[in-house]
Amino acid sequence: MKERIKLLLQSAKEDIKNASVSKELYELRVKYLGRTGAVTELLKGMKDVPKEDKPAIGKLVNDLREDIERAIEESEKQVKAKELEKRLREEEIDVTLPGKALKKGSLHPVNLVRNQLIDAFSGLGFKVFEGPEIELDYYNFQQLNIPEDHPARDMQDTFYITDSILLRTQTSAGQIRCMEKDKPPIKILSPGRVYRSDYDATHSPMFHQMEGLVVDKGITLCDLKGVLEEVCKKVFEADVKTRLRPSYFPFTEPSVEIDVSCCECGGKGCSLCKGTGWIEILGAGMVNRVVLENCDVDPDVYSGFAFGLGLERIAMLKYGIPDIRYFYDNDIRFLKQF
Ligand code: FA5
Repeated sequence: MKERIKLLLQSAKEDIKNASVSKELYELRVKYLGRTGAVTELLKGMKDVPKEDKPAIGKLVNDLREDIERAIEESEKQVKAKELEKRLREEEIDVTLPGKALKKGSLHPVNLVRNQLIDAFSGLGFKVFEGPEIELDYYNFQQLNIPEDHPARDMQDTFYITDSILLRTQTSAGQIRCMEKDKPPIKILSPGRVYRSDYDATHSPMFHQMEGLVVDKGITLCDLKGVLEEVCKKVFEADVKTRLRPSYFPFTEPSVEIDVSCCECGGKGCSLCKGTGWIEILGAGMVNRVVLENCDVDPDVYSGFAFGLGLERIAMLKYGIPDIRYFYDNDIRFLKQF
C-alpha cells in the first residue's frame, strides 16, 4: 500500500508539472481526486489493510490527497496567470486606431418633403393640425358635401372598419374637425397618412397628403395662387410658375387643379412633363358654402380656400423618382441617397 501511495504521488506530480492549461489541471483533479479518481479508489482499498496499520496508512492517504490538492492549486495559480497574460497580450487594444464609424440613418424622402412644406407654410403663418387616420364617414365624406351614394365616393374607395368608420381617404376630413373646433380666422396645415384601394406606379394604397385650409374675411382664389406659388418656389428651389385648371371637388366651389411649370425643363416640354411644360401637383378650390354652413361658419361673412397635395407626388417630382413603390420597399440603397 505504501508503495502504491508513493507511486501515485509521483505520477500525479509528474502529470501536474506537464499541465500547461487550466483545462488539463481540471481533468487531473478529476483523475486523481474525483469520485472515481485514483485517490478515492485507494481509499476503497483501505478495507483490506490490517487493522493495526489502518491509522498510519489512512494518514498517508490523507497526506497524499492534500499533497495532490496543493500541487494542483499551485500549478493552477501559475497557469492562470500565464493564461491571463496571454489573453491580455492577444486582446490588446490599440486606442490610437480610428474607430468604426456608426451607420447613420437619414430622413425618408416623404418626411423630407413634409418638413420642407411645413417649413415653407409656417413662414406664411400656417399651424399644423393633425386629424385621426381612422375616421368617421361623417368627417371624411358627409360633412365635405359627399353624401352616401354620391358618385365622388367611387374615386376614393377605401378600407371600411364598420359601415360608418373607415381609414380616411383624404386629409380634407381635418378641415371639418378644425372648423368644428376653432372659429375663423383659420390657417392650418393638416399632414398625414391616407388610404385608398389603389395600386400602380403612381398610386399606393397608403400614401401621404397635406391639407391646407385658410378661412377668413375676404379670402379669394388669388390668395390661394399666391400662397402656393410662394411655397412651390421654396420647395422646388426654382423659379417655378403655377397655373390653375378647372376641376371638381364636392367640397370646393370653384375647384381647381394646380400645375407647376416643369422644374426639369423649365416649361419647354420634356419626358417628365410629357411635353406639356406643366406638372399637376394638387387639388384645391374655394371652400364650398355648404361645407362652411355644415361647420357653423357664415359663408356670407367668411370665405376660404383649401388644397390637398400628395407628398409622394411632390417627392417623386423633386427627386426624379419614377415609381411610388420605392418609398415603401425599405431598400437601404434607395433610402441612403437622401
Ligand atoms: C383630394 O384628395 C382632395 N381632398 C384634395 C383637395 C383638398 C381638393 C382640398 C380641394 C380642396 P385627389 O384625390 O386629387 O384630391 O388627391 C390629391 C393628391 O393626392 C393627388 O394630386 C395625388 O398627388 C395624391 N394621390 C391621390 N391618390 C393617390 C394614391 N393612391 N397614391 C399616391 N398619391 C395619391
